[in-house]
Order: sequence, then structure tokens, then C-alpha cells
Amino acid sequence: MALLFLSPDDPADLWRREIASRMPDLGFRIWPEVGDPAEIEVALVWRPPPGELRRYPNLKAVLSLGAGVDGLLADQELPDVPVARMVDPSLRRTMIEYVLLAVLRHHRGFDRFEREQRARRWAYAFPPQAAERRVGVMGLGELGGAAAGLLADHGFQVLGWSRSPKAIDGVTSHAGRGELRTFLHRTEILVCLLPLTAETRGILDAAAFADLPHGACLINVARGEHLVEADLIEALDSGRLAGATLDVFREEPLPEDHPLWAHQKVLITPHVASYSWPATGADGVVENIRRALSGRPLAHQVDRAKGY
Ligand code: NDP
Ligand code: OXD
Repeated sequence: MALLFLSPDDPADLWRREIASRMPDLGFRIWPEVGDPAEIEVALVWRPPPGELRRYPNLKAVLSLGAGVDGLLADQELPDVPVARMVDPSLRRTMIEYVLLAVLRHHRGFDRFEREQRARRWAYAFPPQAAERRVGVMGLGELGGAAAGLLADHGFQVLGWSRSPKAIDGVTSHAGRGELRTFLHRTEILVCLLPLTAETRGILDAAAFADLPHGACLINVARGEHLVEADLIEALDSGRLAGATLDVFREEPLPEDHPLWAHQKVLITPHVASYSWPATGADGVVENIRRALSGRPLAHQVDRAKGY
């Protein structure tokens, strides 16, 4: 009985220690040193090479080290076993910190002050109140719901958009395609926290930017494929959008010659908006390993038909 750990980005030794302290009898194999593939019963993964997971004949579940499972589900050879996504207090905490920081930066005009400083200009501007600012969050799940709640607690006027209606204190819920335009019309700072699916790919495009009020800002912390980058650049250059904070890109790392790097109105972070600490994430992972080994449904199991 063994767990396969496969991630180029996560700290394998910390995960091994946290899982071993909760399940000392479970083997822990760090890819590519997998030993006998028949002993692997659960895989804990982030961006495994396509086709890799079909090498394990006794695999009972795939647990994602990330909240987003678009990469996993894109694998045409992914075995037909339950898949669970990461839900973890540290992932949530770091995401809501990032979103609050990015919203405040646009709200208080720090993005503009950074440009003015480079030009040595004393550009006094009277600061607006949070209560006068409308922030819209696309995706009101584990992360978007928590971010929207924090923004509302901070005093912003918060709107949310999701597939089904939500009841979150201080957040005006909009649901479904039919309410997307109303949501966008009212949103001055737009935060994207949607999963990447066939329905949401390319949703941040010229049509969406045209529905936002003139001078709105965009924060994309979901997936690069949500955004049509050329449409964003055009919207920023025309002044329709005033700024953008981008953590995710169609191609990561962002190529050195990509025009977004040098854009005056764009802040780029290298896909660091949030991360799971093994010390907090391991409780949920171990619970799901136990469920998988005893044939019970996983917590936070992905609906493959919906894609999240
Ligand atoms: P959840 O699955 O918990 O929530 C997804 C939300 O999106 C739900 O509210 C869902 O609506 C809504 N949604 C899905 N499809 C649609 C649609 N077609 N139209 C409208 N709303 C839709 O996801 P998480 O909050 O855990 O994570 C969200 C995403 O954040 C991840 O998929 C990942 O891409 C990204 N992420 C990025 C990180 C980073 O570091 N940059 C880190 C972690 C995650 P409903 O509730 O009605 O189903
Ligand atoms: C995730 C991510 O999906 O880090 O968790 O992007």
C-alpha cells in the first residue's frame, strides 16, 4: 500500500513528514522513483505528465495538490477513478490575502502612483471610500466565496457571479449566463476565481471588458486561459480598462518577450496567489486517502462532467 507523490513544484519532504505522522504504515513514493507500480493505490499530484497515471493498475483515487483540476482532466488517459481537488485553510488564507491586497492596490490608486513615481510626479488624488467601490468576484466557491466575504467585511460593495445563486453576507449574488452582463455592468474591480472549463475558457474577453464600466480593473488569479490576452492589452491601451493584476498565464513561465511584461498598467506575479502548506493540507489529504482505501466517496470530489 503506497502513495505516489508527483509534483515539480511542491515540497515532497514536508508532505512525506506530515502524511507519515498521520499514516505511518503508508508507503510514500516520490516520482519518478515509484518502485512497483502495482503497490500504488493513491496518487497525490500536481500537473503529472499526460498518460502517467494509467501506469498504476491498482490506483483507487487521484488527489490534486491544487484547487484547479483543469490540467488533470485534460489528460485523455486519466484513469476512471475518483478525483478530489485541494481544499485547505492555508490555500484559502493565502488567496484571500492576495485578492484583498490586489483590490486595495487598484482601489487606492497605488498602481497609478507607481507610474507617477517613475515620472517624478506628485499626483495628488482624493481617495475614494471602500463603501463607494463595487468589487465583483467571478466564482463563489471555496476561494471566491471566502474572498468575496472578506472584501464585504472590509466595507466594499461586493457582487458575486456563480453558476448557482449564493447567500454570502454582504455579497449580492448573480447566477448564470443570464445575469453575467448585469454583474459586469456594476463591477469596477473584477476578480476572476472561476475554474477553467469549456464554459469559462476565454470568458475575460473584449465583450466582457466592453460590459465593464469605463476605467475598471481586472485581477485574474484563476487560470491564464480565462483571459484573452490580446483583448486585455487592447482594452488597457484604449483606456477602457485602467489596470490589471495577473497571476496566471496561458503559457507559464510567461515568455521573456511577452508584451505583458513591459505593460505600464499590468502587475505580474508568477502564479503565487495561493499555496497549500503540508502542515494544514495533510489533514484533508489523509482523510481522503483513508476514504479511497476503504472505498468511500472522497471529500471535494470533482464532477468530471462539470469540470470542477
Ligand atoms: P470551487 O470549485 O470551490 O468554486 C468554483 C466556483 O466557480 C463556484 O462558485 C462555481 O459555481 C463557479 N462556476 C463554475 N463554473 C461556472 C460557470 N460556468 N459560470 C458561473 N460560475 C461558475 O473552486 P475554488 O474556489 O476552490 O478554486 C477556483 C479556481 O481558482 C481554481 O479552479 C483554480 O483555477 C484557481 N486557483 C488559482 C490559484 C493561484 O495560485 N493562482 C490557487 C488556487 C486556485 P457553483 O458554486 O454554482 O457551482
Ligand atoms: C491551484 C493553483 O489550482 O495553485 O491550486 O493554481
